[in-house]
Amino acid sequence: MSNTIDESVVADHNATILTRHNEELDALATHLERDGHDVESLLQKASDFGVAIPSWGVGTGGTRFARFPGPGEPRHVFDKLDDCGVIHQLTRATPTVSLHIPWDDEDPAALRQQAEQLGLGFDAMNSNTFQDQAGQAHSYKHGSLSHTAAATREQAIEHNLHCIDVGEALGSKALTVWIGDGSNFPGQTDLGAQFDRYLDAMRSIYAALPDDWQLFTEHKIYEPAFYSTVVQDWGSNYLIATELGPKASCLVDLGHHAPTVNIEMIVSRLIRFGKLGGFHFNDSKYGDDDLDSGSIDPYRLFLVFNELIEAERARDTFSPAYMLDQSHNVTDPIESLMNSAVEVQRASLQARLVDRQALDAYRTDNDALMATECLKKAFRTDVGPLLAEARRRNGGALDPVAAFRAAAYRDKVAAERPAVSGAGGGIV
Ligand SMILES: [Mn+2]
Repeated sequence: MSNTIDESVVADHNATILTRHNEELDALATHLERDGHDVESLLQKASDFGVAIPSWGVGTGGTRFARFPGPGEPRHVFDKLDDCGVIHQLTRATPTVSLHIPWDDEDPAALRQQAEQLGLGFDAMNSNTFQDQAGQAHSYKHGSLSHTAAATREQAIEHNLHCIDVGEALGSKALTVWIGDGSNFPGQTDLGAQFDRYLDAMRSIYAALPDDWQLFTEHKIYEPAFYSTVVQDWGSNYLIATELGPKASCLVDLGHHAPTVNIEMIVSRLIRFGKLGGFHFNDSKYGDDDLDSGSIDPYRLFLVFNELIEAERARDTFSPAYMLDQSHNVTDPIESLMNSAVEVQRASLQARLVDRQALDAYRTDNDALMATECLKKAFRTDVGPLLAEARRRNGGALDPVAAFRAAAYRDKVAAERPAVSGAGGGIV
């Protein structure tokens, strides 16, 4: 029996703030229509928006020092699905879940049945060859797909093929491969040969990919390896996707670059050459902080979406995969994920407000000041009432966090799910 929030709680919550919402929506609609925007079509775009929730995101994360679990932590993938169902119920912006194998390796029929009850589908499958599992023949301590030993590489390939099998049974259409392989010391590995071994292993995985599947590879500048990583940067990632073939493309995790790197420019480059697969959204101040999307630099998130909306305009088919990839250490993961989904949705809608014709003209005239003001004008527009209205029309909550708290969902599941220990490092 799945845990959800009673629809009457959502309806009651909406009723308490409906008058204020309608006033704010009217004011925004007047403002947008005066600027030539079609409010109904913007509402439709907001409704169409979807970002996947990673199954591991609904549990409390941690740092390399400690993890402080909250009450009602999900015990297994079925609890995780319940939590994801609540996030979608209230936001109507997270229709899919991205599973991680082996953490979520349960009977696909049972997973599918529960997801259907909750109105959820399955997004990309995530393989895990960055930690050892019980009973595993070969350790990944010194690498997986790029390991010096053929047997270890073969084991890592087999795991990825298993992920594809599970994904097929679930109705997933993509495999995301992120590896922890790399080195901690100069001289530890032959950087070229290690990349060759990785490419060979990836070719075997690619060969087993169903025709209608996509293969996403994700770069990360450092961690867990601190001197070099095999898939270090978007250049390496692009080389991999190009070597493998048309079903392979690059995943951009916003936290996986050096500080100050211009991520929107990377996005533009990958789009230009047909190799942008999708995103792992999060935010960061220093490194791969995995903070809530839009919590540190919402303008950067907007600038990424500015490139995406620009690209969408110029192409018939353009639908990169969106997923949140965050670690929630001091907040309720459900609340953080709801806010983050809305922040990504917000950036996507704000980017639709950019006056593209005016921007083109400013660029042609080399009017740098007006060009950048053109972007700022869209970014400064508070589209919150439009997002709330899209949620309301789809049966969601005007204010998801307030509705979640009013429903006391966390208290309810805490009574069913035993408290868990916080011992051990918590990096996920
Ligand atoms: Mn990621």
